[in-house]
Amino acid sequence: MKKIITYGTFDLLHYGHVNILERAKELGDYLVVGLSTDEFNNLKNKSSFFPYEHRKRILESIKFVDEVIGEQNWEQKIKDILKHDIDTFVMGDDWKGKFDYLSDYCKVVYLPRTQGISSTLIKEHLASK
Ligand code: C2G
Repeated sequence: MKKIITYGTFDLLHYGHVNILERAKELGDYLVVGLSTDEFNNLKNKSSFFPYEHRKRILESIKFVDEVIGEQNWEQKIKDILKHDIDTFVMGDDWKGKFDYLSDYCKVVYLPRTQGISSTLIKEHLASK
């Protein structure tokens, strides 16, 4: 079984998130998502509208997602890859190059972001109403 992992906040889930989850799953048989905790979001200077438990529940309802684990820090990826026997690490290409060090442990794939949509855009649009 070919296992894939990706990470993110996945707040205000939108079709850009669904696109990357679908394409990540297409690279293997089992998709693990490392979901940023609320505390880690603070470290990323991101505040999510939905708390971790709600974002986790929504992700777990998506057919492309097989397992959701917490992402507490920047350093856990190698441990996660080894612990979950991951074949391929996937991120959107806004992160291109940032995680190449993981190629010592698994394949690293950056996929094109979906243009024109982001959680930030949604929040800004709603705030301007
Ligand atoms: N994404 C995308 N297209 C968009 C928006 C997001 O492909 N229009 C992708 C991002 O490239 C990322 C994933 O969806 O791979 C999750 O995006 P975010 O929730 O914004 O995650 P981020 O804040 O980038 O956190 O350790 C890695 C970090 O946790 C990534």
